[in-house]
Amino acid sequence: MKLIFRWYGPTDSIPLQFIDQIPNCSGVCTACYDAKPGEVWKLSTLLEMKKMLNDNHLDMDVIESIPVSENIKLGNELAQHDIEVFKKNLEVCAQAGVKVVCYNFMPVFDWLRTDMHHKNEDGSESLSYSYDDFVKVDPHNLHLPGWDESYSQDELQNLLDIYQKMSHEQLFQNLLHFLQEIIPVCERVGINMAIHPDDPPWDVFHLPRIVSNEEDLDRMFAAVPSKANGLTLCTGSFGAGRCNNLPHMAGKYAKQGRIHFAHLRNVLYTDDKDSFVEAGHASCMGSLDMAKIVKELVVNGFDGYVRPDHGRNIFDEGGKPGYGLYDRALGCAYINGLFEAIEKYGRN
Ligand SMILES: [Mn+2]
Repeated sequence: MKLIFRWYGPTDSIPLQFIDQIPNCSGVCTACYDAKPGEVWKLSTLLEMKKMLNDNHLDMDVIESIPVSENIKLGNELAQHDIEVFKKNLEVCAQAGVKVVCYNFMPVFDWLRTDMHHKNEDGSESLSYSYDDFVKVDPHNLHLPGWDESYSQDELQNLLDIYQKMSHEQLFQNLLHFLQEIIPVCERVGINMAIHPDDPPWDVFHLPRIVSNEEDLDRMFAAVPSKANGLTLCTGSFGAGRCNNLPHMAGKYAKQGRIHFAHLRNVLYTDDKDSFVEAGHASCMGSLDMAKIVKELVVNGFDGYVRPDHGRNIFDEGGKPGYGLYDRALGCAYINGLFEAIEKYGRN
């Protein structure tokens, strides 16, 4: 495995030198975060970032993410234009040496939590999702933590209204059309696509979601069999869905050569509904068996990129919720330990 770290570009508050100091961390995943969906990325911007990274002994092999515009997900009259832009962005990324592109196909919200500052008993803070808080949210007057600056109320309501008419099947067909268009480009330029699962893996506000479980993945891979059509195994996102068997999914899709990227984080189930807290990475902190997941990856030949995911806010660090340095660096150390132990002595 190749361990990497998410970096939000030159404005990220975490110095690249600190990321370089994380044991075994070979690079970052990043993106042109100031470009809007539907805009062509500048090669010069990517090359400048790559130079900054290389100067700190870090690679830029993975992009997280190239955004998929709502036009593409809706399949409206602007979809084809935006698909062509996406193809151009793949070409630009390939010219900068990128090997894996993470993306998602979630309408409107690509993650959802009810609290960005959930206080844990030890004084740390986590992102969390409470079923009881969620059902109190008024879908006609949405104020969601972390989302209030992304859309105006009118824009949001308008988008939600358009999607109310869309079935899961229609969204799936729009994903297939997108993949049938872009995968030949990926094969030509040597990029593997890695779709990120729905977070959390169920419908929210009647928005259809189609990358939530094994059945969804099997259908998508059967429809577009190219190995360039792959997965970001985000254990926290799939794991929030209690029907998902993560060790089984890790083994199955690693064996198929579909897992190009893995986000390895834990979640702690906090009631008998859907509520969860983003726990520390170790198995003892949450509800997932991280060692079993990593063992299934290793014994089934996984050789992709791995990163820790949302960390807790610990040691009074502050900063962007989920994306501080300290807990994610602890996550890296833990991931290194699991892989080393299993690769050397734990295959049987
Ligand atoms: Mn993830």
